[in-house]
Amino acid sequence: MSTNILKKLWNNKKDDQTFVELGEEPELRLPQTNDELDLDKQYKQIMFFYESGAHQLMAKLEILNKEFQFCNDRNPIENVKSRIKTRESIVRKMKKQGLPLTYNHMMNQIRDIAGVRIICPFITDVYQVARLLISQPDVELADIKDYIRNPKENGYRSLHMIVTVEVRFSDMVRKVPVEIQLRTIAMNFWASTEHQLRYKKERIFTDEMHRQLKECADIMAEADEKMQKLAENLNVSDVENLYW
Ligand code: 0O2
Repeated sequence: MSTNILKKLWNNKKDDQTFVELGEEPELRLPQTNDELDLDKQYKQIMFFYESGAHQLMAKLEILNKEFQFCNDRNPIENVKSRIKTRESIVRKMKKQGLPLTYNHMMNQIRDIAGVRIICPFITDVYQVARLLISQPDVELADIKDYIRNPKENGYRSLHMIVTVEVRFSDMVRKVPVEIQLRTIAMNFWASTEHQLRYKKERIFTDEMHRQLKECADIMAEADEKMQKLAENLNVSDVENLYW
């Protein structure tokens, strides 16, 4: 890579650059001049860094899942997806937090540019997979929010972790931050459908609608507890793995 923006940013903090030009929705414009094309290339290079972190975690999860399948004849991971936050979404978040739109601010303050969502059958699987991941020497836990033990007011449940994962590039090793969301199938059903319902900002939720959504979340939580009990009685899952 000729102009390695990542290296430049790490070695010289003064070399920070604005990654979108201020103005009317400039982030939605296509680059037109050479300077802008260069900016676009740099942005893609930085996104490659985050994509590499997500890939590294996905590979680890595939290995864990296969190993578990060999040993226990079942999968603790039902489904895994990774995503890179869109430029529009990053800009929206930075503006909301009042951050200057520069690479350094983006890389230091926005920790969910790379995201991995892991869906597990049982609550114990959620905690077991989380534990197995952060016990790996090249994965470091930076932050954890347990919305399973402490659900959000609206009923949202999930285990959120910000980790850094080491990625070896051709000439450097870097710790890439990745947000990991772990939840059960029931938690995911609620979160995905709730997300669909409130996707359009102009939709107004009445108190009654909020109450009904919370009721649905409680039903999901109860279903999870019942499934967990069944799994324990059938020795499918290990109760010692429950919670942190
Ligand atoms: P996207 O596109 O899903 O990534 P932070 O991200 O740290 O600035 P916060 O609120 O402290 O903001 O983070 P938190 O609580 O860890 O939640 C971040 C992500 O969790 C959200 O990402 C959602 O994916 C998910 N999430 C949190 N609360 C809810 C909820 O009530 N319903 C649903 N469906 N998902 C939720 P983003 O940034 O919204 O976007």
